[in-house]
Amino acid sequence: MVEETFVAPNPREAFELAKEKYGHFSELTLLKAIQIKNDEGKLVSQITVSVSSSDFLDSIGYDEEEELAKEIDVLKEQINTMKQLVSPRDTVEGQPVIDAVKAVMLQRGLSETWLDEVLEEVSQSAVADDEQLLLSYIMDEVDERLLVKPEVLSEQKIMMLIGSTGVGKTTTVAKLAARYALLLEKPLKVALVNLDTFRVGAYEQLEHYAGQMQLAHIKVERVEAFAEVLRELKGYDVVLIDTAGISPYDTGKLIKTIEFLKNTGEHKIETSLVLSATAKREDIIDIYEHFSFLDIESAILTKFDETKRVGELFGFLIEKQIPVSYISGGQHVPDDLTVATKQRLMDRFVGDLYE
Ligand SMILES: Nc1nc2c(ncn2[C@@H]2O[C@H](COP(=O)(O)OP(=O)(O)OP(=O)(O)O)[C@@H](O)[C@H]2O)c(=O)[nH]1
Ligand SMILES: [Mg+2]
Repeated sequence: MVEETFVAPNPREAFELAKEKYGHFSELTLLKAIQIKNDEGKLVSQITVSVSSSDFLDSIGYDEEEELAKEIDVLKEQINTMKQLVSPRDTVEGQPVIDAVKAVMLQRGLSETWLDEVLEEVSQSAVADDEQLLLSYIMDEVDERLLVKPEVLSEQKIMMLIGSTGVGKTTTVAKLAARYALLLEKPLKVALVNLDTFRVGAYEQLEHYAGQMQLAHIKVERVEAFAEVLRELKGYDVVLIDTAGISPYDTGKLIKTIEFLKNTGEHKIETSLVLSATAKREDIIDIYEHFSFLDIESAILTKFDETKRVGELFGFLIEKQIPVSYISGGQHVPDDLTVATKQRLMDRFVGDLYE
């Protein structure tokens, strides 16, 4: 996929520009909408859309072979940089290539078990004798095993965000609400639900956004009332549920959340684990182990703007095979939220290798 930006006085017109250019192609996904100042200092809207590579090439009349040749050049450059990472000064004398490459990847946060499994597959082949080949092989494996959850909006979406305290659940609920209710080409009917009744001010924090966007916002305090509230919200396209931040060691809150999830009646809820990109590997594992029996379907990664090192988080996502649905890269509602794509995740991982 290729990302392209369009600028216009408002998001709708910017999207129209994108449609004008790519309208005849089937796939056009809105990834991001932000406000920027133009050269005259006026606030304008900039949207980012993704289109398939072939549509993009068609639209600019590019020669596919020429494009391929360029991509190969970029790959060659990347491989050269990777080669430097495992240059002889970094390797222990006499140690095989495989150990040196493994050391680099371990240092970058990929798990040893997973690396051993991947390296085992090629240990007897010629790939294992060449650092460049071996590195590109591992990158391919990372690319293949990192999972992305596509955004499906064709049926009612009930999404519940869970996670540790302060990871950005409420802010992400507000960003998602703005995306679905205001930024999509066909705005959806969105309702917000607050299960977070533990913390003082939690309801008010979300109510502030609900008020700004004029969205329905309901507080559910009793477990028994949950299914009924969901039933009442049948006419809404999207129901976003904010929950209390739970420290992995706070069993009380965790049990309460489980009770809510057991009482959803006939409703299917997508439980999404919100993870901060700044969390350490041991913490992420602790969090996952405590939250795993909530049947996690996807992960939303927040605070992408606060760290460049994502290897540990990616290693964990690969190991547990949790698909990523959205990425949050800042505090602004609704600007700093993007749909997760393989390209975005891989760009960050490859970038991570050069840090
Ligand atoms: N830098 C950065 N800050 C973020 C991001 N997402 C949220 N925040 C900030 O993180 C802080 C906590 O965000 P909340 O949305 O209140 O977090 P929460 O998970 O709902 O917190 P609790 O309800 O207390 O568990 C706020 O200051 C947010 O502005 C992000 O992607 N990047
Ligand atoms: Mg919150």
